[in-house]
Amino acid sequence: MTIKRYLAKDMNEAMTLIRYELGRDAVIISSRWIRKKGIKNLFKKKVLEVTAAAQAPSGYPSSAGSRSRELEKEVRELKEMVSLLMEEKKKSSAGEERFSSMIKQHFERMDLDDDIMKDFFRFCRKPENQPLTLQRIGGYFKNRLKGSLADIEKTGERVWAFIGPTGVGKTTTIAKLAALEALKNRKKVGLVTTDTFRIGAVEQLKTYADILHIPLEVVTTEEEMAKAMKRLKDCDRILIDSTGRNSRAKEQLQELKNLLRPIPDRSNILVVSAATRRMDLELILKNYKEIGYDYVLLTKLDETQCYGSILNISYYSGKPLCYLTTGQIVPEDIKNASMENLLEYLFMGVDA
Ligand SMILES: Nc1nc2c(ncn2[C@@H]2O[C@H](COP(=O)(O)OP(=O)(O)O)[C@@H](O)[C@H]2O)c(=O)[nH]1
Ligand SMILES: [Mg+2]
Repeated sequence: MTIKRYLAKDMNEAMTLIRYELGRDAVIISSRWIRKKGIKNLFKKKVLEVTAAAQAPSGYPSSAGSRSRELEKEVRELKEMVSLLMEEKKKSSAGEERFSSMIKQHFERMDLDDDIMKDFFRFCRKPENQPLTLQRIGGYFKNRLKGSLADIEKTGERVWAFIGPTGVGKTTTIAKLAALEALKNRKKVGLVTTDTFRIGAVEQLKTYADILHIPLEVVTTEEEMAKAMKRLKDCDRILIDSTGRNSRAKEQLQELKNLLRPIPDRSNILVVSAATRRMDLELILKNYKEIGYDYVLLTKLDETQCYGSILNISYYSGKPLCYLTTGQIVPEDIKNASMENLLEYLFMGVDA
């Protein structure tokens, strides 16, 4: 007897395969819809797994003796088949347990907020979520992230102001986006910097503006901001850089807020590093509410292995993520905060 497993898109296709390989008398032992393994297949269509068995061609029995020997052989083979199936079932439940503790450990190491962790473990314990599979857990996080991402190109305003602590990568991110908007999306881009505080800060942005042949306005007061906006009125996209501010310095935050006041059609983007520890992250997100922000942008994903900040940031801020940056190279190292990209980070290292 031959037992074989087939993957097909439906029963029709499976039957064709089975008839072709095992012959017309093959019998179907089991069939179920499964998803192929691996993160990439998490949200793809299921396939039909069909197990079929067929009698090996045996010629024609010629006497009663040989008929009973044949029956004996068949019973033996059937017994083997049953114990094989039992064995498989045992193996798969041991596998399920191993997977469930592995995935819990994976998320425990992520420096996730306690509330998020508790909610996740509650989900893991619920009887209706057993056995815990990659699909179920993927579905859980997909649901969690649903409200945490946005296509800022579609939903945001014409002017994007980048605010956030020092050194997180605001200027570099602006250079990346300016290049993408100007070169790839063929937009008329204008740059504004209010960062006249740090030596070399203006030059840093000026270099990119020159390479891209786009205007750069340097602004230190509200009046200058209003004038700069008038000069850039024909731009489809204006990116505003600012001095990094310690989120605990209330007056500095207020100053920046005032500087941005003359721009009504503006989305504020709070930029933070993915490597920020969660206590600090919580504080930054809270203090920057003083200025107000519409989106959050996570930088330096290449500098950490701990991607919990992806979930923490939306939990603490209640605002959608718009981009992720993944290195120092302009303009390549930036990604949309799409569901696929976020899940890929959250599950990175999970052995599916
Ligand atoms: N590894 C890594 N470095 C980055 C990333 N974005 C920016 N940087 C670096 O971080 C440093 C500070 O960046 P900058 O744009 O000047 O930060 P700003 O003070 O917020 O304007 C520079 O050395 C950048 O090259 C990133 O996504 N990954
Ligand atoms: Mg800067």
